[in-house]
Amino acid sequence: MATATERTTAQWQALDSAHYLHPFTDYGDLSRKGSRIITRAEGIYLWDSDGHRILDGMAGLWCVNVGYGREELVEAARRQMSELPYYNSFFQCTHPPAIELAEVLTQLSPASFNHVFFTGSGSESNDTVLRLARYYWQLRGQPQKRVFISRHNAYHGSTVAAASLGGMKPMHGQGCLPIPGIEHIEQPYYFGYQGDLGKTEFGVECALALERKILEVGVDRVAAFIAEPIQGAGGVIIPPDTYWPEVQRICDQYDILLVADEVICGFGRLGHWFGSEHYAIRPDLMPIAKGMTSGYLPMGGVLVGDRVADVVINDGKEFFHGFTYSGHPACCAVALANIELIKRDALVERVREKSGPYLARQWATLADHPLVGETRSCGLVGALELVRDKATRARFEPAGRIGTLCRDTAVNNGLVMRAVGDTMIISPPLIIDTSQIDELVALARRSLDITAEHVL
Ligand code: PXG
Repeated sequence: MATATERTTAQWQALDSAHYLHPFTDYGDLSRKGSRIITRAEGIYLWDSDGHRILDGMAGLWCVNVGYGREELVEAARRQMSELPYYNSFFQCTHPPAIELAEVLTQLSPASFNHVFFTGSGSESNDTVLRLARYYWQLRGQPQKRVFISRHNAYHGSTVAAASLGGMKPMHGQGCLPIPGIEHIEQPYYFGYQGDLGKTEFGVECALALERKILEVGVDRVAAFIAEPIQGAGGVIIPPDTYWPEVQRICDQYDILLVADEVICGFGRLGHWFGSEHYAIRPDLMPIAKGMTSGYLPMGGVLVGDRVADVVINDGKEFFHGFTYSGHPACCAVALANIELIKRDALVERVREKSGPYLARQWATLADHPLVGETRSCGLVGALELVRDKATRARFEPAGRIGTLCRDTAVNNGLVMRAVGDTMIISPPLIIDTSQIDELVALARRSLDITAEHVL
């Protein structure tokens, strides 16, 4: 393989657009503008092929929780790959890294979780959730309980089941999705709400949409409700405090499984090992991925609560489901080393007690900017709503143009900040310190200033 410097940026770009079909990329833009080639990274910073340093405000894609360049993870992979690079855990086989990781994960998670099913990604985790929940109700003698309720604008992945569970309309439009048996309700997005309710009442009202949907579908037909504790890719939607307690009450009352998609919120992002703990909810299933290995190797899983595990295991039959790379030894070894680092550096506590509250204070200072209609954050995720008129919350038209402009401006000025329509979002590595948070916020303000020069 050529080293990064053996080709010029233009040569890499030409090769890239000739052969590489990128995920979630506008192919017209790609061939017109060329892609940004990232060649190395250290700590919270990336470098591109022109030598520009960029603060990675998105931790890769919400995943590089321990930051880049952690030799402990590299060494764990190297050691495992030379000892046992691959073996499966199908048909009554297993290996030490998978066994140990399963033990460690169940120790980290709430007491009701004592089992984990390994996958290769968050999408595979959510496919597993769908199959496992339906299987559970079959074993309980209620096979008609198979409908999943999810939310508009949720993101649960890109496979057929995960994209169907997600509530992204453009994804549904490509490929006849969602598959049957999946219903969507409103998301608890207060900034986007046009009505008269206060935030507290709005939270309850959004939760009651779940109850209405259960009654509409039929209590005896609903298998589960799935949701991210905080919606990530949908725009860092932080629900009102009243939302989750009411959702929990409804799931309990109607005896439906609660699935907390922890793919982004897990592994410290909200200042707890799992986002569910931040909201004090009691899920039955928790799909995980991303921060599980800090993205150093691809891996996911589903933490399976006792309620489901007991039924599936006690049944004593085969669950016809699994992936070649379920519990891949090298991924497990990296996950174990990653969790060890998170513990050793007390990153979860650091987010909860220090960097989360500090980011909240500094991020909120951006509220005085003429383009910013709202700032919000929780732990180490944050969002800025860009508006044309702060008083009326009126947006710019066409939707998404100013967000893209701000995103491109930010990256040209040394900050990765994502745009979801006209909502700017961040999710930096958990190792970010207070002076680096100052740098992130200053770069965000500069990007807003330059964006404002173009539109105001
Ligand atoms: N659940 C959640 C909550 C996610 O955020 C997945 C599942 C799927 O994980 P995999 O590993 O299959 O990608 C995700 C993934 C974005 C973006 O643009 C977010 C994700 C993936 C790609 C892009 O913010 N999240």
